[in-house]
Amino acid sequence: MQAIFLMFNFITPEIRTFVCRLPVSNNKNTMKTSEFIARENTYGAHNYHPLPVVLSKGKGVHVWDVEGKRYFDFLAGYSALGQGHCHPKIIAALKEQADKLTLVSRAFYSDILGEYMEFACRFFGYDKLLPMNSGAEAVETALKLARRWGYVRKGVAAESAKIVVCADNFHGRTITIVSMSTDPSSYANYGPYTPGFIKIPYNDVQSLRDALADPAVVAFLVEPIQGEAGVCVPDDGYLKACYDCCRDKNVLFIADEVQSGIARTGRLLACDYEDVRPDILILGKALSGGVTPVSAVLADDDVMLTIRPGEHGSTFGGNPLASAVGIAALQVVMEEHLAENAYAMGNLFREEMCRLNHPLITQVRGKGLLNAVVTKPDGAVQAWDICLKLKENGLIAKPTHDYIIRFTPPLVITEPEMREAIAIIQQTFAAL
Ligand code: IF1
Repeated sequence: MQAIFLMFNFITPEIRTFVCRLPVSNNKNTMKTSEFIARENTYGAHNYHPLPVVLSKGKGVHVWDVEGKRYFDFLAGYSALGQGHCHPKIIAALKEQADKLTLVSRAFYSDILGEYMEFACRFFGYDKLLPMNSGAEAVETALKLARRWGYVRKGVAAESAKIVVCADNFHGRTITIVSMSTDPSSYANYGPYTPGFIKIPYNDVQSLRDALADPAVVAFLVEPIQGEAGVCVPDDGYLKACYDCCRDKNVLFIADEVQSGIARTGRLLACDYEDVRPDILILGKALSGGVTPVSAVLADDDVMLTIRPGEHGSTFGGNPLASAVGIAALQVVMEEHLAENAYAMGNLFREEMCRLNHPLITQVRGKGLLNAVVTKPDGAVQAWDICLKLKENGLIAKPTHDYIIRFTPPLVITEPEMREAIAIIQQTFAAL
């Protein structure tokens, strides 16, 4: 088999197609970690550099690799697995719906999309929901809504709408979204870029005031806590002050709560800490409990109804499977008091990390269970090396930048589990 593939490049397209259709031996019960990694490296695009661990099972806060070793999952799908791996209620909803109806497209109604929309609108307190799939699609939807509202409601001149964004943002990876980015690893060599974005420093209200002097500005898009930037928590009052600036200038306040939302920071939304109600709310990740891509944009009629039938959408947006999973995922957040648990377990985590008082650790920061440990940027030990040691000790996490380790476990983590995980982190740092 390998020989045939090696000759691959000299075989006609017809033979190549035939060979491609040959059944692949799937002896994954006997394959080793290195073989799984090698296969993915051979046939997959190299757009990621994963930690060298191959997972095959997940339950709650734990995952198991192909050699049967158990780990605490302290990344949790970048917060998508807030409800834990394979939550029984969400899986049951998925299975039941999968046997009934998975997709109708939006050309027709389904008996569950309206139920999901009503549930989510009441849950978050908005008039309407526009269902999408990935977080990036929801961000793009919010950008289109803001521009459309600017032209239709605010009267901004055609093609001139501007949206203010923050430096060090992360809102996804489409061309328009990376046009807002200040991180070369996100935008370099992907130009030309979408125009119409004004970049200001994060956590700097005055720079927003200055930017809003431009009457063409229709919205301000912000992460209540910047995740990818390294769990950067703004000063108390920052969100409220920005919200008030936007109100004063008839500008929409858009909160990207894809990562910070759905109980992750110890409140249902990170904006709730400052009683800020975004004009446009962007959700994703844990909206499905990590079971299938589900994202959403919520807004009131004045904004949402500026998009008319046929002017925006997606094949899978609001599909019955996503609707069933979305309802179950939000019910779990409510029934299991995940925000309260995230708040308490987050305090415990940060207290214990600070008590470590390790010379390599310069800062521990975050809210709820969205936390990061910042190590010495010029330290002899890179965050990647620390994550490899953590893996050896039974906990998987991923660095963001060379010296910051993000710790975002499932929100269902119990105190005994948290203390066991903290002990692994303490033991790992102590051995550095
Ligand atoms: C990757 C980062 C986290 C997000 C916020 C929108 C999106 C994301 C605040 C887009 C997505 C993911 C993307 C994923 C890794 C992860 C990530 F490191 F990339 F930045 F969480 F911090 N808004 N974040 O965090 O949602 O389209 O991915 O569903 O691209 O590697 P998406």
